[in-house]
Amino acid sequence: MRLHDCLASANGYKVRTLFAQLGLAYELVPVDIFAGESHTADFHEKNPDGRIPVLEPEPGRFLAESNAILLFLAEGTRLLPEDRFARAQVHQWMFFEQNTVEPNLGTARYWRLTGREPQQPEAFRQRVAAGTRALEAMERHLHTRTFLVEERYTVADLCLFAYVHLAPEAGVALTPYPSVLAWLERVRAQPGFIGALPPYPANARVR
Ligand SMILES: N[C@@H](CCC(=O)N[C@@H](CS)C(=O)NCC(=O)O)C(=O)O
Repeated sequence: MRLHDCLASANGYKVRTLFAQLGLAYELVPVDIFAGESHTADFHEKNPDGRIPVLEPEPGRFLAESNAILLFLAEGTRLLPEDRFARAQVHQWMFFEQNTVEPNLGTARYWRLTGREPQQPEAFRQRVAAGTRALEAMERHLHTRTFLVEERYTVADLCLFAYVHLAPEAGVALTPYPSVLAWLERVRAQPGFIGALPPYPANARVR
């Protein structure tokens, strides 16, 4: 299997972590998204949306969207429940991540770390406010639970971990969310967990 990815991407990090946790080998195909490599005609054949990560499970077949890739790879493993309702709850949290966490905490972090925040202070403030509401929702849910679904580690926990653990880099402290902090530690303790994301490369910074 090949993974078209950029190492600084937390969406890619989800997939790389899952590969490690499932003990699956893969070939990394680096894509310099900051140099426009995901917006060539050739890359648009892989993902018409021009974004990474893109999984190539076999030559010439491509799957985009990090959470679709997670669900594809987790199929039939301990990380994705077979029970229909529990599986729907996994989907619930993964949709929540894409609707509420990634576009707010993820974008705010990207703007802040690459010098884009001063260009759009009001938009930044709105992203932080919406990201904070997402953390409040997670705190309410995790207050009485060990993991997001059915008290067991699933691919939903890995999915949410990616941008939530980076919230401080978006300027959002996690100290008001003790249940979220305790959950992050439980996720980090999972076998096969990989370490920190590399920083954004120099060419990601706005000039
Ligand atoms: N919803 C997508 C988002 C993917 C995404 O935003 N990828 C970013 C890197 S984290 C990217 O490729 N950006 C390049 C661009 O938009 O030109 C997913 O979960 O995979």
